[in-house]
Amino acid sequence: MSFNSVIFRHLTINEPRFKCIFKIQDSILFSIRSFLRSEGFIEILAPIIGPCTDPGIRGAKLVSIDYYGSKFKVMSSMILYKQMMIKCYPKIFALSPNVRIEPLEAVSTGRHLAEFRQIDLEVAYAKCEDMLNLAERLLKKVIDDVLTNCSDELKFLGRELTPLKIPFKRYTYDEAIELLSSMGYHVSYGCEIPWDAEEALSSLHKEPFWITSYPISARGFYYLEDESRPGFLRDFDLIYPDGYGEAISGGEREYRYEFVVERMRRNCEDPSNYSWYIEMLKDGVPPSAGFGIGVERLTRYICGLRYVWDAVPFPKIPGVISP
Ligand code: ASN
Repeated sequence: MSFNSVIFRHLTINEPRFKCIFKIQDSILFSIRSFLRSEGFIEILAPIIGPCTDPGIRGAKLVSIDYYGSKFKVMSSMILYKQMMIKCYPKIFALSPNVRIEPLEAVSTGRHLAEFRQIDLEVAYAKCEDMLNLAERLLKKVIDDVLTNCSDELKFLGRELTPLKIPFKRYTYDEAIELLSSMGYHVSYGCEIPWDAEEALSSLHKEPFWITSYPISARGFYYLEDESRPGFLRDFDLIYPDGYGEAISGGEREYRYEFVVERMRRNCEDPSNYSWYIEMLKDGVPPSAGFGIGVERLTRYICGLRYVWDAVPFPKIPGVISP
């Protein structure tokens, strides 16, 4: 795998293919913003640093900085802050920058960046069903708009993109594990689906598909446990087809103070590291649901790129020094 396009980005950024990719990315961002505004969302400013951030980031490490003598984290995702903001306004979104120090092997997937952006959104009193439906309509609109506005760029990139057919197929985690096992991938039950298995599952499909209801042991403390199915969460991932892998993750939120503290303890998290969050939950937050959609991965999928680092002007990939 050659990283020259990343290391020498300052010398290669004028290649015509980058012009096409970033024109398409602009269309994607424009469509997302106009779609969400038409659905009653307002755009807010995302945090970049804070006393705590999302610990549920699947094996990646957080970055800490010295903030006037206190230890602050660089946002790995703004999930905790989304829960704060819906106390103020019921439908919010942000273009949120995230840093996750992924293991070096992550580079081999072609879809991991150490610095990336999500469109992160949250809706007060929403349920998983509402979020699945919103995400399907959002993605459909984004792709329809790219097909209308960027047909020359898609042609230059050799990407044959077709309008999405919604609703997408849905699997539960259990069904996905069973399917994988029939394909010869044995996932240890209760864990995240490993990258290679996820890619194989993705390659089996021609349209995006959902995986819902992950076991509680696989995910962060902020997802709501399913009352009708103890041990499982009210959460979901969307997977792109054709081997592109994970697109979205989200779910309903645990918002009850005692339950969050208990879940933190079970995940060996010290509640005192989350003091503002805990204080906020004690004060009361509305139940909510939301998700995050990775902007570079969406661009990669729409443009049909082999590597996610060609879907961002200034890529940071695990272990590679670049501008
Ligand atoms: N953005 C995700 C969510 O809303 C959280 C994440 O990125 N880990 O649930």
